Amino acid sequence: MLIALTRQVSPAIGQCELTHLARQPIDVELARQQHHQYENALSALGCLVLRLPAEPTLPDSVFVEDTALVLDEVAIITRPGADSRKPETATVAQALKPYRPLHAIVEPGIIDGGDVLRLGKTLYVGLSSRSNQAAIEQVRAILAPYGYRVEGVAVTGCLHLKSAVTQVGADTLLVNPCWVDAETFGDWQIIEVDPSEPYAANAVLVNDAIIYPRSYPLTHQRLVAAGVPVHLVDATELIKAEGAVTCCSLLFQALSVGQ
Ligand code: CIR
Repeated sequence: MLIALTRQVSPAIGQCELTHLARQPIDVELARQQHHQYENALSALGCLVLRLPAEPTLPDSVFVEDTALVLDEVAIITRPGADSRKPETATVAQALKPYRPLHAIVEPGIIDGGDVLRLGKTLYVGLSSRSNQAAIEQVRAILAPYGYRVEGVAVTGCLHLKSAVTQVGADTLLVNPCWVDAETFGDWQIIEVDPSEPYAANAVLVNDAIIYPRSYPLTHQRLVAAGVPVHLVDATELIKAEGAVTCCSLLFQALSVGQ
């Protein structure tokens, strides 16, 4: 059983962190409806959706992906790069405790889950404004007993590595080549975003299908033409908060500690 941890949109989302985007008004009610649609998509694709406790005073708390890395063997609680986001991790650690032995990134490490792309037994970590080499070294040490490779990747122009590249099929990546060099990842089939849709490289792969924003019709056509099963959702409001679809869930197999 695949679990999806989510958290409802904070009423303070209008005060979210922004790095590459200008602030625009966010309709909180619409953001909540869209987030609900996203949770329904996760359920429709076979996930058990578990909601974390709400964090109404933490503007970015809906973006739960950034707070932990959950692998089959262990979970690592991150130390988010933005100070306003550091308090988000406490409830996530509580929620993950029954499922995985927990580790945590400590100072001077900073890392957001949005910077971590796992492809098989390799973790690629974006060297962005939110993640640093100290955290990479901590992740590498924590995961060494389990046979993972952990590699830093240069990203430019976007918030996180997964703004620039995500996995959309067993052997396929969706990439914005202006923000990351796809050759870094080795031998994958590459679908490039339409150049007029730079933010379109973020999709969540759930089993064999992706959840994907309706905001990128030209890249959507490319995905369909490549045979990727796509479940569209409306995400206009979370996109204004510099969020995307991977960032609104933590997906993992429901293995208990000790299993
Ligand atoms: C932030 O800047 O931290 C939030 N406004 C957006 C976080 C999006 N997270 C993600 O893509 N993993």
